[in-house]
Amino acid sequence: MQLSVVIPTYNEAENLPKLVSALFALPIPDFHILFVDDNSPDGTGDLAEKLGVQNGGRVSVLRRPGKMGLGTAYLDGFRYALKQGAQVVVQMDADFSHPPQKVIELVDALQTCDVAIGSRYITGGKLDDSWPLWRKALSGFGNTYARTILSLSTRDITAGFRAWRRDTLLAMPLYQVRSNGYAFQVEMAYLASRLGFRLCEIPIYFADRRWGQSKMSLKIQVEAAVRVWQLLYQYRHLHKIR
Ligand SMILES: Nc1nc2c(ncn2[C@@H]2O[C@H](COP(=O)(O)OP(=O)(O)O)[C@@H](O)[C@H]2O)c(=O)[nH]1
Ligand SMILES: [Mg+2]
Repeated sequence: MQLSVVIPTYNEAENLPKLVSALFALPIPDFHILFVDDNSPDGTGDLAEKLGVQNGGRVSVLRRPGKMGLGTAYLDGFRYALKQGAQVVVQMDADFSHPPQKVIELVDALQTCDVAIGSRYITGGKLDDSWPLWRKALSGFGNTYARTILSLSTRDITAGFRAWRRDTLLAMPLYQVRSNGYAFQVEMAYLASRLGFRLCEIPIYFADRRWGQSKMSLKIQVEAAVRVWQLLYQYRHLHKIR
């Protein structure tokens, strides 16, 4: 198996069938979808299993007993995908904020870099027009805050739409990663950058979610703000490995 797309879900039943169709419509030959569901009350887990049967095993579901957060959902998903032999792992949300057709560009970008990030904050990238100004400002501020403290040149450091090479993920000390929510994205990008991996950005239009509600809370934003300082300390002795 070449490409595995890891998608964490919590109450995403309305989005799932459409997302699977959109992804399998892409001209990518060896392609697997892995949902990581946290026992969603709306039945997303069962629906994902059904989609697996309909798609001849090209869709799998990792089912966890309860809502355990985005960070561990991704970590469990990454480990599973690597164990299945994935050469490239893409991470994305289930809610169509991350345009499925951009998976191709992200994967192509791995020919010249180690982690490709779908970015809202480079030329050609954009946040949904319908977002109120305060929400745009908060997202922009969060990014600038984290980038400045961690001295990172990547523009969109909280983005959750990324492609990873197998070797990059294998070289990352995933067992040390403790962050959830937006902080998880920051921690993974920071670790990759500190280890000397090349990060690159592909512009995306980040649309507001099509169905359902955001699961991100004020608590997760505050966690991210504090975690940035902890990351700076925790990884202060890290060396480049490439
Ligand atoms: N498995 C799992 N998925 C989650 C959890 N929290 C959020 N998600 C999923 O992670 C993705 C991003 O969450 P979302 O609510 O869209 O965040 P937002 O885009 O920042 O508002 C979506 O696919 C959610 O269903 C969680 O605790 N566990
Ligand atoms: Mg979302």
